[in-house]
Amino acid sequence: MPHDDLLDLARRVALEAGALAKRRRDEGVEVAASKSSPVDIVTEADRETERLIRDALAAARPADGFFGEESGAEAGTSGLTWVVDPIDGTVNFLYGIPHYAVSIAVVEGEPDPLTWRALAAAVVNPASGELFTATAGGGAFLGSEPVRVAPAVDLSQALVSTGFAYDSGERGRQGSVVSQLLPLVRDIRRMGTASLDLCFVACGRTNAYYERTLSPWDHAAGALIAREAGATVKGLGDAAPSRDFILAAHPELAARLERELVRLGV
Ligand code: LIP
Repeated sequence: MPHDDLLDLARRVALEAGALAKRRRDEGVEVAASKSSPVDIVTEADRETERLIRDALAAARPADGFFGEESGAEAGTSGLTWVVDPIDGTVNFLYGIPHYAVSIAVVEGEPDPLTWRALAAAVVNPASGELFTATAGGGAFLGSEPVRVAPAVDLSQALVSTGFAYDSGERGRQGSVVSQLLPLVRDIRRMGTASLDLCFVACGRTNAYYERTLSPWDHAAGALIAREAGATVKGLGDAAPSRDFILAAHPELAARLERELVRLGV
C-alpha cells in the first residue's frame, strides 16, 4: 500500500519511544516544568522521549521536517513533516494512570492542521501495548486487525468523549457546555488523551469525541486513524480540525452532534 515505508518508520519509532516512556514511568515521574498554566506540565520523560523520536526520524529521513510538542518545529526540504506528541496524556502519565500515548504522524504540505494532508500515523499506549495505525487510503488498524467506526446511533444512545483546556477560564466554559450535553447523550467520558480518544472512535469504543483548544500534535495521528476507520473528522462548519474545534464520529452522528454542540455554545 502507498506510504507503507512511512508507516513502518512511524510504527518502529513509536514502539521504541513507548518502551522508553514506560521505563521512565516505572522508575517514577516528577514534574520538570509548567507551560501555559500551573497544571500544563512537562516531565523529563516527555523531553527525553521526544529527543529519541526526533533523532530516529532525522537519521532515517534527514530531509523531512519536524514539529514536536516539546522541542518545536524545524522545516525540511522533502515536503513532509513529522508531527509528534512524545507523551500525549501527560497528566495521566504523571499520576500513573495507564492511559497515555506516543503519537506520531507524517503530513505533506505546510505543517498547519488547516491545510496539511496526513499520510501515515501511529499511536501506541505503552501501558496497554495497544498500537493503532493508519495510512491515507490504506485503512486503520489496531495491531494487525482492521478497525471501523461504530454504526450510527441516535444522539441519546451516543457515548461521547471530550476533554478540557489547561486554562481554568476556558475549562469553566467547556464545563458549562458538557453539563448541558450530558442529559442528551448516553454518557460522557473524559479520558485525558486526545490521540487515544480519536483511536477509540476509530475502533468503536466510543461513538464520538469532540474537544476545543487541542494542539496540532494532539490530533495529527489520531485524526487520520479515525478518518481511515470511516469516521467524519472535522472542525466547525467546513473547517478542518484545529485548535478551534475537532469532532470525530460516524458521519450521521457527527452532523447531529455538531448541531447540538453549536446550539449549546461550544
Ligand atoms: C492533552 C490532550 C487532552 C486534553 C488535555 C491535554 P497533553 O494533551 O491529549 O485531550 O484534554 O487538556 O491537552 O498536554 O497531555 O499532550
